[in-house]
Amino acid sequence: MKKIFVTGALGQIGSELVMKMRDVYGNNNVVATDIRRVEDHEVVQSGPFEILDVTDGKKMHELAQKHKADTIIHLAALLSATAEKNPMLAWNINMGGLVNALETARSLDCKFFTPSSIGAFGPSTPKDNTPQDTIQRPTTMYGVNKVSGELLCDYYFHKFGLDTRGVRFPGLISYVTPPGGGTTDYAVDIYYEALKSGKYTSYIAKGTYMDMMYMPDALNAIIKLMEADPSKLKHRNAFNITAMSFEPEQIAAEIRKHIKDFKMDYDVDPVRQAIAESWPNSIDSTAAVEEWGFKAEYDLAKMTEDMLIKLKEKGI
Ligand code: AKB
Repeated sequence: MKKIFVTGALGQIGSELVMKMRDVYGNNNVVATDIRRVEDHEVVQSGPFEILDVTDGKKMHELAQKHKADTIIHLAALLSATAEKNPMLAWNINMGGLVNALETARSLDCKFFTPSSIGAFGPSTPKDNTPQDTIQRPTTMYGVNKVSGELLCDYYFHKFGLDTRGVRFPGLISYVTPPGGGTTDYAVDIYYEALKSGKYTSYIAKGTYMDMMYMPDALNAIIKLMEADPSKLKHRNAFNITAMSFEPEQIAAEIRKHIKDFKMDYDVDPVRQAIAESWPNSIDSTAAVEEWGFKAEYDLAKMTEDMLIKLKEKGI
């Protein structure tokens, strides 16, 4: 990877991935793009930045060509809860954006990464220790987009020889850029509210387990997979990866180890709860471990400690 072109660069993953990749590959070798420009954002200030709406395939191609991209990291997408509210918009952005990014990669012969998600599973998927290769019949628009995306990326690999790679991310937790419109976002909001008000009302019900991961592990996973020897990859789109699985009471109990009086109650959102219930309790990441050495450093305890320290440093 010498010239990396990133879409959705100001989003939850992009804003940290771009900075990390600029550290590793050099500021000028990571071109950040997003639908909006935020002048004082470190991603905009520290290296090349372009405005790009991913549904505009011609502009994407022009920009990637102008910057001589050899790798495309396609992150721009709507998350699960937003997609459920506006399914057609989600189809247009998630699928339209992906096909434009794949076509750009194909015409410029780029390596390609895009994330899938635990959302690619559905109610008929085995719930515990969900295998890499299993039933994928999601019941959300986001899930339909993610399964279609996995298949499309596989198709580009088999049909055109495009070097496509991807992971199924669990809920991602970070202190830099808040996620927007996801089902797992409660596990980020809870830390902000614990510090701000000492209490949190969870929209996800007690006892609902979902996989999660701290952002540093997610960033390392992307870089490690993109650097992996292609001859070792039996799967490509997309690898199950996870760092932990918990339910709301467990994250609250972990926060109480640092904020003794932290209180949590529930006001369950039926839409996001139904999405969460259709996803696995925990997934099996053996294929990622065996094929490219995936490893997560943070468990719930280590992540909670770091999140609270970092958010306090930010003045939360
Ligand atoms: C969401 O909740 O929509 C995302 C995801 C698990 O893909 N965080």
